[in-house]
Amino acid sequence: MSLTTQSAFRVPLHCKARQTPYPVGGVKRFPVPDDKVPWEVDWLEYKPIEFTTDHVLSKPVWADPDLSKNSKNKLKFNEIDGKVNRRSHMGKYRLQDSLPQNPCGRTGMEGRGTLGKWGPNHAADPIVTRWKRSTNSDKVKHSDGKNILQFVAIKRKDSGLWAIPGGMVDAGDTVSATLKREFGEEAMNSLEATGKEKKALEKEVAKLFRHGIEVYRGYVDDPRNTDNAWMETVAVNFHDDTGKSVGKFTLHAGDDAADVHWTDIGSDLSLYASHISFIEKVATRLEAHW
Ligand code: RP5
Repeated sequence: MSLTTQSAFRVPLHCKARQTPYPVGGVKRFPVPDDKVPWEVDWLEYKPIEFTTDHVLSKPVWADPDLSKNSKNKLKFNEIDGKVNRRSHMGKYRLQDSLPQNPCGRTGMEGRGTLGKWGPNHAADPIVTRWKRSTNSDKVKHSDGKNILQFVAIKRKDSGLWAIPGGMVDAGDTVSATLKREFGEEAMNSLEATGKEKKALEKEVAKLFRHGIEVYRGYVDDPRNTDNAWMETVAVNFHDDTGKSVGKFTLHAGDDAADVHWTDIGSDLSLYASHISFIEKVATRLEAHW
């Protein structure tokens, strides 16, 4: 599955960002049909529900301040604001009543939901791949004649859905540092072996992560998105072609994710947010079975 495009506006038609109830708090979004997603379509009856979790409002370090009408707080939208990147990969976003407007349209919810930042919330997604091999190390072919690719997938603790082990880019941090950190925390912390095997894996990851291929940069159709706060990512493929680097390690369930393992890639996968469309790009790039 790849994201359908709203042809008139050249942005993905988000679906998971309209899913109701919202993943946290059971809050129901105002229902938005496909044809009412674009802001350019007038819709006087639109009454989005306002929701920001108490946790976000309690101002943890990663969250922006409140921007309600009486507040004096000002943020520099569409700019690098101190250490925070408030620029979007999608181009300049509009402000509606001084708040960022989701570049992919209506979601049925105002506020930030569980997201910390107004506007884009930047993430990075490492897609670590290897070829599926038989016990004698031959590549396993699908009946379509193409080799089967595998990627490191984690089971998210929040939704129980399988996903790429991505994470948020912390203020002042780079995408490349985030890619390595997230893979380490979510996929490698899970290694039951603590000593030698872990060290060997860390060495291989450092080597593999020197040469990544960017496969996607932009909006993520994430169920946490709102009209004023949304996820964006840079997804990078790190491919172990011989299977002798990171590909030789078996991964087990650990602390940061509910589960982690090498997963066969194919169009029948069901993944968190729009991760399936990033995985499809990798399968196409490496001419693997899809
Ligand atoms: C998705 O959320 C991104 O593609 C990335 O995988 C993930 C980052 O959020 P957390 O895992 O940190 O919650 O939109």
